[in-house]
Amino acid sequence: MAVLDQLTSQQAIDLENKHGAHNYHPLPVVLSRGKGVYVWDVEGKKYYDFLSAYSAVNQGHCHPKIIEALKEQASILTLTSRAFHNNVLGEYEEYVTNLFGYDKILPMNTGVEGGETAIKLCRKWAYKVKGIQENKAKILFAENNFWGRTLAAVSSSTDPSAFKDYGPYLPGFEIVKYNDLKALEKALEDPNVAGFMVEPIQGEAGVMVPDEGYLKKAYDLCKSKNVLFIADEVQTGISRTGKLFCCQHEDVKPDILILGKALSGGVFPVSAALADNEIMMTIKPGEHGSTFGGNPLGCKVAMAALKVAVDENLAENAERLGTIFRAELSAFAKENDLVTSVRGKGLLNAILINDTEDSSTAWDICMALKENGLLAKPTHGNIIRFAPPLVMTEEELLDCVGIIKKTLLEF
Ligand code: IF1
Repeated sequence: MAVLDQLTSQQAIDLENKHGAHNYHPLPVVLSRGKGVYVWDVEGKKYYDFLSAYSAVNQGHCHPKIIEALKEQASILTLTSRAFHNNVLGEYEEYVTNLFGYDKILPMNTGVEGGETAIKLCRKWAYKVKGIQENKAKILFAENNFWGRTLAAVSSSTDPSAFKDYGPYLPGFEIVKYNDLKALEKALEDPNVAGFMVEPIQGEAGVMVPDEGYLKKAYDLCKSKNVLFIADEVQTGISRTGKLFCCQHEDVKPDILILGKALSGGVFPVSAALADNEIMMTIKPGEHGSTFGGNPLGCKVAMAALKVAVDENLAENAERLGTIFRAELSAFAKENDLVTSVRGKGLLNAILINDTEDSSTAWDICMALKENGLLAKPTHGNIIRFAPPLVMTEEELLDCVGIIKKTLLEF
């Protein structure tokens, strides 16, 4: 048996392959430390992190204020369950609802539980308030959505790698084309539609930014039919796209707002569904919950993580650096056939590689980026997502742009 803190990268990878399920295909790098925008592998090589754990570590790795909150609360009280009150939950709930502008929060743990909560709220509201006949409520989802791995989430998925062989699927879900107001308008003609759940920018689909005005018009269409507009901001929330949450770019206040990932700065699984009383108060005691949701440790961590996002102006920084990043890479793409497009908002960006989805080019580029000290992950074979922690400086960003350009020129 190897001594745990002395494993080489290869030994660590071999152990995972031998004892862990093979449900992932990670880049072959074994990280053992992180600080701000940097991570280090077990051999001590330093990298810029351009994934941020899929936008969970927006505040940077091991932010001292978040870690301090974690450590302090960890030695006082970690979990009571919701069978009893705890002295942190109410303070957290007040802070979050004031910050995001909602009457109430329902605290959960993972992002997908936030989505499940939103759907349950929407169905309850459909029967208790809107007056849809029992078991008839429908929820619309955008094509190519991604909101997690539960059976409800894969039941609404249009990606075979997410749903195949997991049937039978949950009924009551319908798909509409993303960024297509006509398709949404048509689907909304059905009086049994209760909600429309959508990512303001589709992450897993490859950082698909909808047309300007889409979110606002989609929201208005939903309102005209008394349908709930549910925003999955698990990935786009907490300053990633240049606003506290992405719908703010179009002055949209979703009926239900789902948060996760960076709500805790990637320190601890904390998620939430936010809504006003008409919706939230339809769920009564005993009708939904979880053992860990609303635990005092998670609440303290999340409060610290949100305060960092606000106090360090992470949204403004994401907006400013994102504009520079896209300008630099768009200029590069003009001169270089390898990159066909650059898209994104704030510091949620992607480049499209001029090759087919089944090619290995994007993967090979990510391997070369790794050699050059920058970690990113391909998606759909020919897209590379670039989403560094939002605490990055302009100087660091330009250093990274240099690494990315230099690497692309090697191809
Ligand atoms: C995995 C991608 C990102 C999400 C949105 C809800 C959730 C997610 C918009 C669920 C989760 C993840 C989870 C991770 C990979 C990942 C991902 F590669 F699939 F596309 F981020 F872009 N809504 N996203 O993006 O949150 O329950 O995981 O906390 O392997 O599943 P969760």
